[in-house]
Amino acid sequence: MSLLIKNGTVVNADRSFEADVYCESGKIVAVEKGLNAPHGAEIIDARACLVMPGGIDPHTHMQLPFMGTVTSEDFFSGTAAALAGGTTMIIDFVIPNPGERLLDAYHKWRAWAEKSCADYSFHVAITWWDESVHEDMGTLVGDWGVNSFKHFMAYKGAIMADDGVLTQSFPRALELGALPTVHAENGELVDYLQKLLLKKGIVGPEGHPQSRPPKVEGEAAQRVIQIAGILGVPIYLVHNSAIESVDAIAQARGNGQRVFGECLTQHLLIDESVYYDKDWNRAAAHVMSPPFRPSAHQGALWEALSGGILQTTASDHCCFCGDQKAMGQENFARIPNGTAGVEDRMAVLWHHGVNMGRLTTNEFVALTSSNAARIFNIYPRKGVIQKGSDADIVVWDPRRHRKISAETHHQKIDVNMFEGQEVIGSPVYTISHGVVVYADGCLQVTLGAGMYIDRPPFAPYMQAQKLANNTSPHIKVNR
Ligand code: URQ
Ligand code: ZN
Ligand code: ZN
Repeated sequence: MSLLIKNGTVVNADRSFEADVYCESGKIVAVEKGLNAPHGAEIIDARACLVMPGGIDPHTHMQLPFMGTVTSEDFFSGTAAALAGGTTMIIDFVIPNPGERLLDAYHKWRAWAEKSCADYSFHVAITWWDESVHEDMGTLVGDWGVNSFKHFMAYKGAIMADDGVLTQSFPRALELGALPTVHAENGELVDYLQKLLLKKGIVGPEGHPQSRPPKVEGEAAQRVIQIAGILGVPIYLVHNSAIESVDAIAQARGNGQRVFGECLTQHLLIDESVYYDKDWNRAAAHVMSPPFRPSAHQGALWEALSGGILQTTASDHCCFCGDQKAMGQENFARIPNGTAGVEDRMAVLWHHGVNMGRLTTNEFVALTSSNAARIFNIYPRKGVIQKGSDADIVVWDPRRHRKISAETHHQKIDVNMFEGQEVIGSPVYTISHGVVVYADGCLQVTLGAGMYIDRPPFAPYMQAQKLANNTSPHIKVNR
């Protein structure tokens, strides 16, 4: 199977240049001007288009059992929607129940994800602690290609990791060469404020942002950054939505601490007024954590993206339809938390970022693909158009107009967070492992064609192990 993309402008995170891109057997084999297609090769004319690395969405939840229900999007429909939007890889989450062996949960999720039609990988959540968790973290890094572990500081009574768990897990991740990731909200405060609001008779969706004000996020961000700093562990904070957490990250990075931050496209564009919509269903559709904020926070998020304080954009794609949201009709704390965005992440960021002069095209590639590849240690296999990389490519027409709507999207959810928005700039072709899987509005995907992507542990640990064992750097931890 070979494919030649001709006449386009290649846009990588570091530079843009005119070149044809030739792909064979799933890999990019040449990036040069004036390439000729061998007999039988498929040819795409990318004149006036940009040829960019396929997007990597580092935060999705397909088929997630959560808050008494399961997300409506499964790994097939969700990765298909991702491909329609130019995203060729997702990093999803294995979330074990407290008390459940990490390895058991991991294999359960691997089985669910087999039907993916785009590439995928998993962060594994640490929702409890004992010796088996310590041991399974080692097995996951050593044998199963996991290099990041997620910690929810919120969701008390369910999957919350308290400071004790963080303090056990972070050094373990460090010794394994893995990166701890964190949902930073103070779960104790959320629980207290939820109960207080309910007691006062506030049961509607407006109770959601009121129980999770920006300082609840800021406090947790500051605390976890301090904990990681004391332990000497790098960390990655997911879905930063507030000035308070951005400031905490900026300050830590300014002090030389290795802290990475992610931002959701939804938080860049939607403000908290959605929770005061008179239509309960519309308000409830926006219930996600952290919640949407007063609009001043959006400016800070854009600046943090262009200024390098936040490095990645994600969707936190976590779909619940109206009938699922209705579980919280009498009590906002029971509305399943989550919103969709995997399909529109790139187009929305392009339109409001590049078209509005907030981001350069190269920054766009960094924020949608290359930085995630680097931070999660799969670069340059992913995240760049160059010889030897996986042929995961999006051919982007910067002039293409599109109206976003739940009526036309591929996501398996009855609402769209960006409903009615007219965006300029969209994918015309998405290519996964050298195969055209989306062309001119049509998906051509195959159940199970997506590959599980191993993410190796980080180099300093590997080198240290190699020196210590003087053998091949397979993970074996001496305790
Ligand atoms: O907190 C999350 O990331 C997931 C589990 C739920 N969705 C959400 O509201 N962000
Ligand atoms: Zn979260
Ligand atoms: Zn999430």
